[in-house]
Amino acid sequence: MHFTRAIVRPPAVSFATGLSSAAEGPPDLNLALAQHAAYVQALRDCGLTVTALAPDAAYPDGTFVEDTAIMTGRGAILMRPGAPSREGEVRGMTQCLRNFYDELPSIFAPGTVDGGDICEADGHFLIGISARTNEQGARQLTEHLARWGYASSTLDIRSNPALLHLKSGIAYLGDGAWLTHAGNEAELRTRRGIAVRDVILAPPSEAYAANCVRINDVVLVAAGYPGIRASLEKHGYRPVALDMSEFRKMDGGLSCLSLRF
Ligand code: CIR
Repeated sequence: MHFTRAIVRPPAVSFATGLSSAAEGPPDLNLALAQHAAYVQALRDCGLTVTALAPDAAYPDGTFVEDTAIMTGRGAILMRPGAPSREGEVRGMTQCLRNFYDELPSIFAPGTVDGGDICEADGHFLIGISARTNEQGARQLTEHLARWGYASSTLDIRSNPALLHLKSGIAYLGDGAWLTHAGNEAELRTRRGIAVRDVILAPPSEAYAANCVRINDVVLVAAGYPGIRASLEKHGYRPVALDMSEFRKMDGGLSCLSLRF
């Protein structure tokens, strides 16, 4: 899929009070803002037109916009984040997406889905069942996607406490290529409905950087993970490394800072 646009939301002044299980200390807001600005610049360098929502201190996790919607070639679907403190983030995203789409299907209670649990591979959507995405939400999403002609399947990640979201540990790079940990390889290779031509394995010490994003000719990847960067280069990709230290402190991966379409 060729992307032309992205939506982001810079971190709010309340950023450090967001949800986090990482024992890495509080994030530095100014550094987070600088890292976010560099991320936005990288999106622009990929040729994307970037829309930025205004930060809202009522939503400290609001910068992780990927959890509020999913973008498909046929339209956007509004999510219903599983953390109660994040549910209201969808309002601002709804207003923004109305500028681009007439129809915006959504997930209703008791269903919950975080966009970070959804990984698209050429029209097949893997839906992670997690602490944030429940089975009712997955069913609703499956129906919305089916109406647009898309296939989907679920993957239960609840037994892996290291994964907040499915995409915390899996990235689809296009053309049948995946980046993930060794533990997921067999699962991918035996799953029906997805193409698996190549699986690039993230070393255990670089698990965080498995959450990367292919945008047109480039793969945006977290800085400081030389093994993954070298593997991407070896496989012919053009990695662009971005410092994500302050977002990592809040359990955020690189993909969750934007919606691309
Ligand atoms: C949260 O716990 O919801 C945020 N602190 C981090 C969300 C990261 N989102 C993502 O990986 N898609």
